[in-house]
Amino acid sequence: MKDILEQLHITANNKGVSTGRQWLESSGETISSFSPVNGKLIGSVQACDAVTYRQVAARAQDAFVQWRTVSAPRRGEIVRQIGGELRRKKEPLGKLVSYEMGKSLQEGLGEVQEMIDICDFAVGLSRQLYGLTMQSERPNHRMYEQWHPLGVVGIISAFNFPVAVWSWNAAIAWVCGNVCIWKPSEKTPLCAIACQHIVAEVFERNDIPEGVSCLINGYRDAGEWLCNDEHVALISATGSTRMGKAVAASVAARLGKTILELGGNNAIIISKEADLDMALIGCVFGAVGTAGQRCTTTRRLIIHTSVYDSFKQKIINAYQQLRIGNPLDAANHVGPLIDKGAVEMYQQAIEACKQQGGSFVVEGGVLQGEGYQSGCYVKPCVAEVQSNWPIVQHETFAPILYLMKYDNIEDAIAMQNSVPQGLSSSIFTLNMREAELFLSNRGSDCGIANVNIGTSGAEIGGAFGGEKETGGGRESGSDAWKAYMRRQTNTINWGNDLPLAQGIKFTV
Ligand code: UN1
Repeated sequence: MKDILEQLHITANNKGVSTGRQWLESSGETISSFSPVNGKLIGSVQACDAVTYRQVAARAQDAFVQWRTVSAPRRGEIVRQIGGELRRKKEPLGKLVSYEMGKSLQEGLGEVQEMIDICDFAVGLSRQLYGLTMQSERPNHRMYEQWHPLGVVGIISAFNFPVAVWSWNAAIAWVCGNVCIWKPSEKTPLCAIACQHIVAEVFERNDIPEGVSCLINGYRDAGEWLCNDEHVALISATGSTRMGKAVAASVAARLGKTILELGGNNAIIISKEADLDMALIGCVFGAVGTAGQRCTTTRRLIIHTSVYDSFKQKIINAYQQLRIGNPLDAANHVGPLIDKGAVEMYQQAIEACKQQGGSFVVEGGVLQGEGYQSGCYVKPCVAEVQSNWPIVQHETFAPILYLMKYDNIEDAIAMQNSVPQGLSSSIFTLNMREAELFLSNRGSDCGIANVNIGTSGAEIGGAFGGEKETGGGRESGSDAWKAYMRRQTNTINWGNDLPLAQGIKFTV
């Protein structure tokens, strides 16, 4: 790991606050980053304090005044170079993600691939920030709309996607002409520092002033400074519903904008007409990938009665094949949870499930011994439950999969929709009527609804996010960029007189 950390400019003690090439002195607490892979200290980071936050925010505001005058295609060109740099650093950055966060190396590399993909997307977008033109009701008038940048965008990201989710926001925000202040999770500060080094070098090479990409490592208070700062036009926050509600309340109190990407409680419906072999891969990857710590992790399977027993058996068999261990070893399917706190929540959820009547067909448990010294490795488990139990309605960020039965498709859809969250959902079926019903306005109520694909692993080209307690925001592809800009309607009179709208007559 030592050479990888060196390549990414990570040292034993790191400053945690930056406006680009400059790293600021700060007197916040020291954040120690321990790897869940082996429990070892990777490095420590100086957190931001309130005074340093204000310096960063002032620098960002100044940078915006210049950055907005750079043409959008030129901003896109700079993001293209960032994508190039990420291609070159894919291997070490992917390894650091895997080592600091604990996801498999494949998934760590996949995360960096998402960063590269969003850069490519943003480059194209930089020439396509289109507004509409409208027909005016008045003669000799022209009406159209333009999209202008918002200003400072605050990005609060979670530990589970320590680099990709920031890049979805930052790459789009930058081509739109905004500057960004990033508050990463205190559980993965080193990934953020590595990213900041990569982008800052590109900005410097292009003579772009400090402040376009800012980083404030820190705890909850750092997020609060961002949320309460009236100069931060938009907060894009990823994390728990509890965190999202706090962010929403403080940003709404000053009428700022938010994009919230919060909890999921994602289900797959397994129809009697599903290709069960294909469904199996989708379900198991969705449930145990990233050790169940994706927002899009499959948490519930809603299985038709007629295939319930056979599919349950397939799941049990597949779980017996799972290899749990060091995520940097490609032979392992499942790595550790992020920390011991997460392990505790996993254990509590299993306990609660049992108390509420759940019976485990694949037992959970914390692994001990050789290779598991960090105390963060747990067994993915599977329980038979009822949909309305509190534990089933709740998102536990761990590999616990709930099985339920249904008899008719309407009931299955109702069950899928009966949780407070609304992020991702899927149906496995070869029956076209069922698939279309699931996607219709009577179907899934989620932001993402898939057919014959699992709930996780969304591509960057689509708008990513969900409804209800998931927060309602959309990030990444499609026209999600519009949330990072302000729309201005312009009406231009090129005639010789001043007709008023709605035919109003007014003379003086
Ligand atoms: C998240 O878990 O916060 O769909 C994001 C997926 C990934 C993104 C997940 N592309 O699983």
